[in-house]
Parts: sequence; structure tokens; C-alpha cells
Amino acid sequence: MVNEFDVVIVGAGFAGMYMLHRVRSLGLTARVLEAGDGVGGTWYWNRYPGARCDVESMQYSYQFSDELQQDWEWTERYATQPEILEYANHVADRFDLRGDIQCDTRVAAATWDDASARWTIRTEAGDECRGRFLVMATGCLSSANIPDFPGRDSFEGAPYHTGRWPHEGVDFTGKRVGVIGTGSSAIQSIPIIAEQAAQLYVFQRTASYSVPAANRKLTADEVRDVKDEYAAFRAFNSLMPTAIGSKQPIPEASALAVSHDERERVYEARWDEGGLPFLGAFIDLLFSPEANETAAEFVRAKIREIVKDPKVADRLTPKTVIGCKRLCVDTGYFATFNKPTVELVDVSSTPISEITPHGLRVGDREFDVDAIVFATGFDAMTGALLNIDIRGRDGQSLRHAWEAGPRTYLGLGTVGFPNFFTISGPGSPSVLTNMIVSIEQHVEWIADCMAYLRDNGFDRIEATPDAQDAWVDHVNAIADFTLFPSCNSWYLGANVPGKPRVFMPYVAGCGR
Ligand code: N01
Repeated sequence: MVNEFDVVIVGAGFAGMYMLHRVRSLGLTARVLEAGDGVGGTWYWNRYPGARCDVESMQYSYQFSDELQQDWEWTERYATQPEILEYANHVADRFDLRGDIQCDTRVAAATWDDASARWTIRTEAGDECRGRFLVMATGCLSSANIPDFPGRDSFEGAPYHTGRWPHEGVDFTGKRVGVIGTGSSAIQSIPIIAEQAAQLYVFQRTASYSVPAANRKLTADEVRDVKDEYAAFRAFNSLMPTAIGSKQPIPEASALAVSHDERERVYEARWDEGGLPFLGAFIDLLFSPEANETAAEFVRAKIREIVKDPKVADRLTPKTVIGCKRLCVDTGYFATFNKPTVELVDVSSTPISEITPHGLRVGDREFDVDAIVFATGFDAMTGALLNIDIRGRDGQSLRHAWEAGPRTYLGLGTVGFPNFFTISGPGSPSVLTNMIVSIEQHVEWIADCMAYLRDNGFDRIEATPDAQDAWVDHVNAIADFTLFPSCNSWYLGANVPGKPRVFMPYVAGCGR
């Protein structure tokens, strides 16, 4: 007996949970299939030491329910992973979602049947269910990328990936640890691992820009100020393309239109304020290489100031465009390299040649370690979708349709796949914005669309080829207008060998 639903949703992170809540309010039946044994998505999986959000907690939260945002109490400016996971669980309970969420269920395949206008979804365990609509709430950064280093499986110590961290935590006290990667996950975890480890080796292929988080406890007054005017606070933040607000003024000037001293003053204020709004200091930082260089040089000077050994400082100093890869936000990252127990290993020209039973080899040097932390990121935006064998009209596979890179209309749907929606899919603002704002926009659009179809007697919807082509051209044209395509980022798929090089997020943002 096959279970039948109006809507099948894959993933019980913030996107899947809100989608469920919304379709229920339309009177539709739904089932959420979730691979983990609980809700929370990215915050369920990424439990590495120091994991916290780089968008402020009063902003990185749902706004669809005023009661929820009034009742929930965030304790820190940037919430920790455990607090965000607690919030996700609170939402699941508060809106009584759990009854329609089936955990420990990984989806293996989904097939569209044109005659009945139904999707059949098959799990890895071999169970099936059917839905009129299939909504992929699988997250942009959920498919872990572990490079295929020679000898990878021969390691006899403990291997970890930041995005698959053990629930019971890991104690590195007295251990020799190797961290591979210096992206956001590494930059958050390295200072904490370094406090515990007897010896820490950080294997860096590309240096990252990072700005201080300036994290702190929220005061009762500032929480009350936001809550008194939450709608206005949200509306103000949505004026930014990223929908990420800041106390700093909305920029109006080019970095090149002001004096050197004025520029330094502005950068210094943003550095002190902390966080991602550093990149909003001037209007052209992500458009003009010359303007960008002024911000990049400001951060490089900070690194040289913080890191005592000039050779190490030089290796930690990025030479590329700032913001081209996602800007990292840290607490004490660069200063960690002043510890005598921390060594930065440059693997840019001599890569990690192999993983051995006892550690890692780089050139002719072997590093014996007890644990390896793969902070090597994700097969972003498409990985989780293409891990599932999705078959649309006439049996065509999504893997085949996206062979040369993902193609969507608005990041929400794709030609040949009727009644199939992606929440914050490729071609949407998603990862370049406050994710929860983008998720809410997509969920509400999809729910409105389902209601429209039902109320007007339609049984299916699909993007037209012309609309999709025009949208893909538009996404590429806007990206080409910026500095984003100028480096090897995961936005471009450049971190996964063999992945088509296509700029995936929509740069123009989700602000209103
Ligand atoms: O992954 P990454 P991440 N040999 O892809 C290196 C979000 N996030 O998990 O730059 C050696 O950024 C790779 O080197 P290179 C956020 O959006 C958010 O850190 O490719 N090194 C890089 O240094 C973020 O952008 C928060 O040369 C190899 C690192 O591994 C996204 O998740 C916190 C290698 C991977 O960095 C991903 O971040 C954490 C190899 N073969 C994450 N392969 C928040 O605060 C890869 N690397 C919300």
C-alpha cells in the first residue's frame, strides 16, 4: 500500500519545516522525509566546535509568526549551533510539525508519472510514497565534500567532516590534529580545536579573508528594542540585497570617491562592528577591482598586525578579491597562529599527496596525527539534489538535464519536471542572503502557487523553456557584472573536481 499525499517534502530544515506548516494551512496533506534523526537541517549536521551563524540571531530567524519571534529569546548576537538547533526543535513542537515528519529516511529516487500527475518517491530503505507535488528542501550546503585523497581510507586515527560531526562531540585534549581547509567551518573551529590539541596542523590551499564576529551576549534592552519594532526592523533589513541589516549607514559612495582617511575610518568602524556587513562599506566593493582592493588591503594589514611571524602572516594573507569567496567571520582565528602548538602548512603548490595510516604526507614531509578534520566544504547547491535519481517527464533525469550545470526558472522549478519545486535552488539568491528570509520567500511563493493551481482547476505546473533560458541568461549576466566569477569558489562549483563551472546563486539579492 503506497502512502498518498498532496505534497512530499524532502528535508526537515528551516525550509522543509516552514513548507510543511504552510501547506497544512492550505488544507493539503503532506509528508516530510528527513535523512537525519531530527529536524534542523544544516544545524542538525554541522556540530563542529565553534559552529555558529554568521547572520545575527535577531535576523536569522523566521518572521512568519510574530508570536514566535516575540516569544523566542536569543542569548547571543550570533547564535551557536546548539541554540539554533533548539530553536528548530521549538518550532517543530510549537507548530506541531513532528507528526508529518518521517526521520531516518533518505530519499533515493523520485519519478514523475504524467498520466496520473503524481510523483513517486522511493527511499533508500525501499519504501514508496506518492505526492502531487514534490518540494526539495534539501539545503544548499548539505552534501559533504571529502576530496578523494590517495589513501584516504587507510587512516587509522579518527576522521571527521565538519558537516557530519558526531552528536556526542569530540574531545581533542592532548591530541595531534590535522585540519584540512581554511573556509568558514575551519575558521570557526580552528581556534577552539587549538585550545585543546597538543599539536594542530592546518593544511591551507587558499588563504581566506575573515573579519571579526565581535560576538557578545545580547542585552535585555537591545532585544526589547528590536521586539518592540520587529516588523520595522525586518523591513529595514530587507532594504539590503542580502536582507542582512547592520547598524552601519546604508552605503551610497564608491570606495574610490572618498579620501584614504575617510575610507580607513569607514572600514575601521565596520571592522569594529564585526560581521558580514563589512562588505557593505561602499557600493562598489563587489563590482570594481580597484574599490575591492582598498577593502582587501585593509584586511591584509589587519592580518599582518595580528600574526606575529611575518612569514606565517604572509601565508595567511589572501591575494584575491575580497568577498569573491564567502567572507568568513571569526573569533580569534588569525591570533591562533601565534600559538607555538599551531602550524600552518601551505598546500597550495605542493598538495597533500596522500593520507597514510598515521597521518598526512605533503611532499617529502609526513605529519603524524591522531585525528583529521576535513573542513573541505560541500558539493554546494546541486549536490543534494543530484544525489537523488530524479526523473521528470518522459523519464528524463535531472542529472542529465543539469549535466552542463543547473538550469532553473527563478531557482524554483526546472523544465521537464512538473510540480517539482526547489526551495532556494540554484539560480536563486539563497546563499548570498539571509537564508531564512530567502527560504520564507520561496516557501510562500510555492504555497501560493499550489493554492492557485487548486483554485483554478490545474493539476500541474512547469517552467517554459523560454522563461528558463531567459532567467539563466539573466543570472549569468548579473554575475558577470560583478567580481564573483573571478575566483575558484564553491558558488561556481570550482571546489568539486569535474563539477561544471557555472555561477549558481542569483547575485541581485532577495531584498524588497
Ligand atoms: O567549506 P569551504 P566550509 N586540498 O568550501 C579546502 C557556510 N558556512 O564548510 O579554497 C586542500 O568554504 C578549500 O580550499 P580552496 C558558508 O556559506 C557558514 O568552510 O578550495 N584543501 C577550503 O579552504 C561557507 O562558505 C557558516 O583552495 C582543500 C576548504 O577546504 C560554506 O558553508 C559556517 C581541498 C573548504 O572551504 C562552506 O564553508 C560554516 C583539497 N583537496 C560554513 N579541497 C556560518 O557561519 C577543499 N579544500 C553560517
